[in-house]
Amino acid sequence: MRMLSFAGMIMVLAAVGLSATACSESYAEVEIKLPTVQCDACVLTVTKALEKVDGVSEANVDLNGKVVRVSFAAERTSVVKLEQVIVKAGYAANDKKANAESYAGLPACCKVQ
Ligand SMILES: [Cu+2]
Repeated sequence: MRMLSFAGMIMVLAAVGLSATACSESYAEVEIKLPTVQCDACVLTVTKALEKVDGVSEANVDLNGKVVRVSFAAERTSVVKLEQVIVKAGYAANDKKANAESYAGLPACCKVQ
């Protein structure tokens, strides 16, 4: 009885997995370095900016690792575009420097000391 329900669960999981891969869009996952993030407000700013981008399905900032992992539809956006969005939000992305004006507008706690 127990084994049967377990097998049933596996089948449900397999079906969910199949329907997810049936989507024609190919999603890519990328890590972008965020050398200047300081606090939770930074995390929120970067996350919101990225999740507004058409094609981005998920953005997870790791504050300690100073990196953001982004899942995005490769046909609708690109790593360069994502970097530009971060730069425009006032933060450095990989080797690109933050937009000076946007950076100036950040709360004091979010500026690199
Ligand atoms: Cu901050």
